[in-house]
Parts: sequence; structure tokens; C-alpha cells
Amino acid sequence: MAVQVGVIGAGLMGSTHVRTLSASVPDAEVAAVSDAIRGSAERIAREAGVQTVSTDALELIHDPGIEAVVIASPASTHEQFVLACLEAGKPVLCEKPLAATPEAARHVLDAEVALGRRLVQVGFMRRFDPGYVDLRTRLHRREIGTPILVYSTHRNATVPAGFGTEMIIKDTVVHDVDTVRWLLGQELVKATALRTRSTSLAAPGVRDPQVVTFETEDGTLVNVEAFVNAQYGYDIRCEIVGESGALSLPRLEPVPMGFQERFASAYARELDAWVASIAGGDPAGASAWDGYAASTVCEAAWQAVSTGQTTDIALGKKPDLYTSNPLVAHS
Ligand code: ISE
Repeated sequence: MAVQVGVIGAGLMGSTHVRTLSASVPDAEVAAVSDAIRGSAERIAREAGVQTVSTDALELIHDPGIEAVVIASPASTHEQFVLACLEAGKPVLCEKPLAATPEAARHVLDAEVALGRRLVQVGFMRRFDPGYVDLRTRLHRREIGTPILVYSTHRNATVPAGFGTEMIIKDTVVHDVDTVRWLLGQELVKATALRTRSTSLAAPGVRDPQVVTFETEDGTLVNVEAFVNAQYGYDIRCEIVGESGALSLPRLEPVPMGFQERFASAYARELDAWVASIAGGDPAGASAWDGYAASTVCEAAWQAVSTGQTTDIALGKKPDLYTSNPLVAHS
């Protein structure tokens, strides 16, 4: 029988996940959708043939008919809902960020460690993008030797109204942070923000683009550019420069216009791997530690943007629960 999945949040991401689970993940069935706005949940439920509609996420989580949960509600709700899933012993795929603050992400991490088993996967879907997977495989085959520099470029054509400078870091750069940690198998230890001129097309007071340089544990330098009013398209680039060569993510032509188009395959593979991990028990994708690390790094990056000073990043010791599936250390 297909895994009975409940989806919390019927906005852009939640609806995308309902459609993808329904159309592309044969071992899953979306059995319930909840959203604070009943009409939103009803709309996607009608489209996808979902039986149960709710406006109460906790009711969905504790529904005995629901075996696993996807959280795609606002970041401010993630801590409460993920903790409820852990309490109910249900596997949960939580959209990034894991929580609204590093402290809240730490609460989730500590709760999963106390439980003693991994139930949390965080929605860093680039880990399932074929281009990024190939890049990482070739890097770990040492095709370019030891990495020295990484350039990660993250351009949106436009963003919704109200998308401020802090969101450029915590909602956009957060992907580049997780991707680079995963590619290199390294934690990030310092953040420095560069002052750039802003595009005249940014909303008043928004400083866009943002350029943040990170240093990894072994001294690799990572340059992240996030430009969310680029107009021409949703352009994701990554180049890794090593001691004996360079590797780049394939460039898509024409440039897609949005992240749903650019990462459609990654979202489907992410959900498929998550459902398979529920049946098979092996955790897939980014863990609660990765979610905590990404939130902590982005908070430090935001401090660097706000102060103009280089900010140190201290994650503390990684719990043993996450060392059995370590970041792929660059040998
Ligand atoms: C959005 O939430 C995403 O996750 C996209 O991948 C990112 O490009 C965009 O900037 C975010 O707002």
C-alpha cells in the first residue's frame, strides 16, 4: 500500500509537492492537505483528488491515517509542526528553512537526537538535481584535485512583494549554503559580506544583489551571489576550482524563469527518495543537522551584511546520530 502522506501548506510549494507526489511518486498517496486558508487546501485537494481537507495542521499530523508529513507552511510554523511530527513518530519532509531561527532549529535537532532516530528530512532539493549530483560525484573522484574556490550564483527573475534583504540571505542564499556544505563535505566557519550597488529595480530599501564570501574548515573560499531581481530568468550557476582543474554545473539554455521549472526533476527525485526512505528506513537528503547548520550559517551571513564585519560561525559538535551519514568528506 502506498505511504499515506499529509501535506501542510497549500501555497506555491505545498501545491507543487501535492502535484508531484500525486503524479510522480507511485509509492505515495496524498491523503490529506491542510492550510490555514480552507479555500487554498480545497482547491489543490479538488485538483489532485485528495480526500481530507483541514485548516488544522496538528489535526493532520495526529491523524492515525497519516503515515508521513510534508511541511510547506510558513517558516515560522516549522518548529512547532516538526516537533509534533517527532512526537507522533512520523517521518517529515520539512521545506527549507528547518526553522525560523538557529535556536528553533536547534530545538528540533535536540528533539530528534533525544528520539534516537532520524525522522526529519529538510527540503534542500538541489541535492537531488542531476547536474549537482554529477558535479559532486566528479569532485569526489578528484577529477580536479583539492578544491580551492567555489563560485555559487543564485539569480531569481523577480521575487514577491515584501521580499526584503534579510530574506535574500535566509530564504535564497540558504540553498547555496547547504549545497556547498554537501558538495565539499565541509562546514563553513566565517562569513564576510561585500557591499554592492543595488539594482534600481529592487523594492525601496532592499539591497539586491547580495554577495557573501564564506570560508570552510579547510580554508576553501566560497563566493555566493544572490540577485533576486535579475529580470532575465532563474539562473543557477556553480563552479568549483581545484588544484588541477575546474568543474561547472551545466548551463541551461534558454534560462528557465522560475525555481519550479529549473528544479522540477530535483523535487520529484527528492520526494521519491523521501518516500523510499520511509519504506526502507535509510534516511535520505538533508538532515536536521544540515537544517540547523544552514540556519546558523545564514544568521551569521546576515550579521555580516548588517555589520559589515566578518562573522565567525560556531555550530558546536555534531551529534553521533548524524555522523553515521557524514557530509561526504573530501578525501
Ligand atoms: C524560494 O523560497 C526558493 O526556495 C528558491 O529556490 C529560491 O531561488 C528563492 O529565492 C526562494 O525565495
